[in-house]
Amino acid sequence: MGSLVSRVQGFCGRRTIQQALVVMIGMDGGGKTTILYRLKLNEVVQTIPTIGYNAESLNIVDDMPLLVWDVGLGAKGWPLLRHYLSGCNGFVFVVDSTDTERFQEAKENLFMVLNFTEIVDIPFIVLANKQDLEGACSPSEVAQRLDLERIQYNKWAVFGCSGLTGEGVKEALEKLCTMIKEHRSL
Ligand SMILES: Nc1nc2c(ncn2[C@@H]2O[C@H](COP(=O)(O)OP(=O)(O)OP(=O)(O)O)[C@@H](O)[C@H]2O)c(=O)[nH]1
Ligand SMILES: [Mg+2]
Repeated sequence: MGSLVSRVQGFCGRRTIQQALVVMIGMDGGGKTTILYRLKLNEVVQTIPTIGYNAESLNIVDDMPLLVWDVGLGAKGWPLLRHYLSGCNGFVFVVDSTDTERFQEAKENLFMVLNFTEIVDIPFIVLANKQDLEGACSPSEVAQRLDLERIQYNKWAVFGCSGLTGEGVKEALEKLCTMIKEHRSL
């Protein structure tokens, strides 16, 4: 009897580890693949434009492993994102903070994605990447230019980072993990 009780206690006390699916999206050349491999390998990899996607498992926090898809769509594939985003627990929107001429296009693409029913209330972070470059817009300026305050149903947060130096990247993903856990417990 004693051993049965301890077995039941052991079972109930076991932590359930549930993987989360995170999809990285953003304008081509923003730095998605660089950031993914910075997180995975802690080094800078030589990239070429991604056709299709890269998938890696990451352990950013102890109790929630991530499966991360870095999706390369080129300039025109945004409507296809619906299929990648279906079933994701959170997403990352990567912006080249120096590419001010494409902020408007980035904003339109983000708001198109936010209309997909698949991600209706899914949390996301915006990475204002390439902060190591002179002339990079600050995270708050990126938030303003993307009109993030207009977002109604999704929790979001914006972070400055550099895939090249690694600064700010891990902290941002940690925050996304917290947001995913909060969303799961709703
Ligand atoms: N200076 C600087 N360059 C970066 C940074 N992140 C990425 N890059 C460079 O930006 C270029 C594009 O980076 P990628 O990681 O291939 O961009 P991507 O978003 O995956 O692009 P696609 O696959 O075409 O969608 C590469 O030359 C990177 O070395 C950064 O934080 N700072
Ligand atoms: Mg890529």
